[in-house]
Amino acid sequence: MTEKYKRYLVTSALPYANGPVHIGHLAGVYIPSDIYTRYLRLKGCDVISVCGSDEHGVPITIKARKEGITPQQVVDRYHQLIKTSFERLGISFDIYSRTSSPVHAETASAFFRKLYDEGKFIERTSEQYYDTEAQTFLADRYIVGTCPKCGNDRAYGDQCEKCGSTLSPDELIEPHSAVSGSVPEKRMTKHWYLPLNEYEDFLRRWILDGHKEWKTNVYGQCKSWLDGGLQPRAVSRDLDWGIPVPVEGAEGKVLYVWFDAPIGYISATKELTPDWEKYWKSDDTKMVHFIGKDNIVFHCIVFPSMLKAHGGFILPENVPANEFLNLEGDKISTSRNWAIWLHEYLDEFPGKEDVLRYVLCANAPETKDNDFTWKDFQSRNNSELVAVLGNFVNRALVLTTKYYNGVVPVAGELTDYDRATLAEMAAVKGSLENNIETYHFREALKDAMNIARIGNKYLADTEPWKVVKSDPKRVETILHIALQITANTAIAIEPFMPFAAAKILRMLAVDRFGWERLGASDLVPAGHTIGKPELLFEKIEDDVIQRQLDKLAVIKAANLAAEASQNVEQQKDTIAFDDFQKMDIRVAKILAAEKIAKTKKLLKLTVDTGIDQREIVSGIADRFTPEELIGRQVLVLVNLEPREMKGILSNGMILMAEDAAGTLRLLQPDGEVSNGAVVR
Ligand code: B3M
Ligand code: ZN
Repeated sequence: MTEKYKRYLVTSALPYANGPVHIGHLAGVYIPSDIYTRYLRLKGCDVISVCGSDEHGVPITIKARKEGITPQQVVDRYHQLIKTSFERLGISFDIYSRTSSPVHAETASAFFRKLYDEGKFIERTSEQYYDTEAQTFLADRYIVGTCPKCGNDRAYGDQCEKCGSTLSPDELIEPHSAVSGSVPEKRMTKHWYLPLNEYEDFLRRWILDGHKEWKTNVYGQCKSWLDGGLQPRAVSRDLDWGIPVPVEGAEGKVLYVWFDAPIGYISATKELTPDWEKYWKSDDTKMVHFIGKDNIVFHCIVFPSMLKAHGGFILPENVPANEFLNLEGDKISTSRNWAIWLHEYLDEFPGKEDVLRYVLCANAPETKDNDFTWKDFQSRNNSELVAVLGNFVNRALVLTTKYYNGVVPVAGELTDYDRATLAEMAAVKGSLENNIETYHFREALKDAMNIARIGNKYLADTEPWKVVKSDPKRVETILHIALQITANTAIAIEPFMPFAAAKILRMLAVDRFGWERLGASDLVPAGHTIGKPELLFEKIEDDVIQRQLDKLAVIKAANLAAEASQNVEQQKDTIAFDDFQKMDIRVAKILAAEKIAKTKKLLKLTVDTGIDQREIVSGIADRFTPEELIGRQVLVLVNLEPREMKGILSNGMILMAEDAAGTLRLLQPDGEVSNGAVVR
């Protein structure tokens, strides 16, 4: 890594404390940042990794309103859940703080105050939407309407989740309040704005000229923002949840969540160490922001402008944002419960933390959106973790136990093949380092797994289990080498799979190695006694995967039903009982059914109404075959004026239920009843 830097400051996007963390967050942000941090620690670098809950913002107050609890109760619940879930998955932040902490309130207020005092803000009074029923201004997600770009009728005042456009409340068509549903009016209110337009030149030089090495998705988004021209951006809101704006005459106003949240990185560092300024204020610190793609503008344009306006702070050296992870072909969605929640995974797959870490890294959406499927999860576990990594480590350890009672044998003279294998193993280090340092974690993981592949191939080629009979001396060398490769595997996989790495070391009965030892062939000395071999990974059976798929199927069905019910037709005008009584509805049995030639939809049905046998023409041929209908009892409106259709006199109407999704169902008595039974 570049000599220029003496220390590292790794930040990971602060998750909103309005729900648990899911696999999309992990694959996009927390797995990559943890790999990077663990790697630097293993190299002995001075590195800190900071994160915490983002506890302000409208999504949290909306959630609180919905559940009838306070925003504080919402964030307390999720902060704890998120924090412990990260710990259980081995995400090794040096601190996981929260933006409701006193240190943060102080830090964010002081930051705002300095910019305010130095005249870095613009003050503007403008008309904004106000909900007269709920008596509140409607910022961001409190206002909902139709997206002017894609027509989605549930776009928010800050963003359309369907097309990804960034919006302002004024752009929404037919806006209404998300709080009361009412149509808002406009009222005057004062806010502070950061004039981003004044930072354009600085940003252009710093990013477009100075950071051409950033990932193309990140660089591209920055370029299009800058080319589009930047506007002043409000940094305050009329809300009662957040950090109060620290100036006179700002009652009822708080800092905009995206103003305070990134300052949370600074506050968390302060809470972690009295030496925090060393990390934030020296040019020889390399700061890296790990985020998802929806946060790019805030981390590359807004926060750097804030830091620049404030002065004295370093800027990020890189912002390796990832794209999104989908789940089984559909966008992950918290509100639709379409996600795999980390805390649920941890409960349902105890001891398989590394499997999730592995799959999410192997499949990370580094350059494009990617899909998580349970089948892929199973096959990566079974054919990569079990069959390659687990199998190699197990064979090396078990054979050593079996042949030498667990004592590492002495290596004799090495063959050319032995030397070539060790050289191949040592060569992985360079590529692995380069890939991690350039944020290509999928490739880096392949490199790490390659060491196990090299070991597997070595054992398959040298066949110690056969040679032991003809040349037992040779087998001592083979297993000596296999154990060195095993120890190397533990070093290489540690950033990715810390639990498995620790287990390998435990089974080898050796202490943890530093990264500089990767590639060495003297890690486990001859004469050393190893521990008891155990399986490193277990096969995942089909029924386990099926259970997860079933769980998702239930959620999908519930979502479809909920969506259909949201579009339920309006109730019709009230009628008198007499009006109802005019309808003569009877139970009737379908005796015969046939398609009417030259039509697509029409069926000619012969029904027994109890009163008579008659013919009814019904437009349901595209939903039902004649065979499905014959013999069924249905409900028939028998006194409907007869009508001729395609030359047939239709005498009545079959009753059916149809939902907004177009699903059509026949109505049938819940048991057999005589034809002609009256419906009332
Ligand atoms: N809480 C947004 C998000 O979770 C936000 C990140 C803040 S990072 C300073 O997508
Ligand atoms: Zn849209």
